[in-house]
Amino acid sequence: MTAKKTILSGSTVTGDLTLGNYIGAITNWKKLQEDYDCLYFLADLHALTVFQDPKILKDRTYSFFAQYLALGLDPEKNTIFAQSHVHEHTELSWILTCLTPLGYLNRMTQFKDKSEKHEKNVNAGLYTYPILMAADILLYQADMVPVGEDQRQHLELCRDIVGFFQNRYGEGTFKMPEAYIGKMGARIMSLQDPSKKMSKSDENDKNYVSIIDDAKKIEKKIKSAATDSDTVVNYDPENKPGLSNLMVIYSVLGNKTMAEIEKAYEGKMYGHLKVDLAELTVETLKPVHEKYNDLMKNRDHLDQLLRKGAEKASVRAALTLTEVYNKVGLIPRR
Ligand code: ATP
Ligand code: LTN
Repeated sequence: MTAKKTILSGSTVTGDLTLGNYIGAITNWKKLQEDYDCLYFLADLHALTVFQDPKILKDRTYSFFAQYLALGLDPEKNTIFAQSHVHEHTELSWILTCLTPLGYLNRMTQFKDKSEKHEKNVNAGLYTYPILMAADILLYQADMVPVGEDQRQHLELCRDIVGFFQNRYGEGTFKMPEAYIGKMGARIMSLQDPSKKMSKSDENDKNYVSIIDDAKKIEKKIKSAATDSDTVVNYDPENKPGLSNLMVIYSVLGNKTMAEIEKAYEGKMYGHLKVDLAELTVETLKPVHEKYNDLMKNRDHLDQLLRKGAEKASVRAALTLTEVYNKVGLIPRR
């Protein structure tokens, strides 16, 4: 029997998990949990790169965890944990920080975007964020990292960092990870401005559908999504980005091809598609809401599951970190 390949991914604990996260990330995670050894974590340390109200961060971490579970990630099949519960992440991050040239970080487009967005708090963590992300991945010897298109550049940097480490200390410590980017829905766009991605920390909540939005909100947001003034329902991301984005969501949630959607709306208006998509989204999220509400009633239970996840993750993280410390010349504490 060959060992299962290792998959690792995470989501920063900021804003509300959106349909973009669900479609671009969590649906893929769910599929992968059947055939791979999967680790999924709550990137709470990454969240600190922008200012967080401490109470909100705590509440949100539980809420994200409950949403992961309600969306179908199984804590028995996978290792699901909070990043801050496994101290090796920050320790490895420091070693990797000392290997990463500034020039490589300067190229990161997410840093450029985020430092414009948070211009009053452009801290060093926002800049070194991709190095912590590389540590997350390399600690667990991940083979594949499922992420949306927006994270491809960070994955490339992680691969570069493996190279820097190998050049200095030799091979065999880290596995070279690959990005795994799902075909459909790799980039769900904002509902009001389809030129930018749907982002969970967007200040305008009309731009996204949150996983825990109630039915009324979902309907309102989808029906008021920005589309062009044409009427024919056809997939044309270049000329009809708003409509095409809705069609991608429809296609993933309804498990339909673009051709099937186009056929179903022949002779109908955009409005018809919006009404149906709103209903489909509400229906898809209904069982998720029920499970979520149940889980959120019992924090002790969530704490227990988080502890189990962290225990499983720590054993693996410690193995890698011990090897790294040894390779770079740090003496073990005896
Ligand atoms: P933020 O707004 O805080 O930057 P985000 O919405 O971009 O957050 P992340 O925590 O950065 O979300 O990402 C979690 C996962 O969801 C990543 O794998 C990311 O690639 C994926 N993802 C995020 N937004 C989208 C989107 N609009 N379409 C597809 N996938 C997405
Ligand atoms: N930066 C990621 C979240 C993240 C992540 C990771 C994803 C942090 N560490 C490791 C995959 C692997 C994001 O999606 N914004």
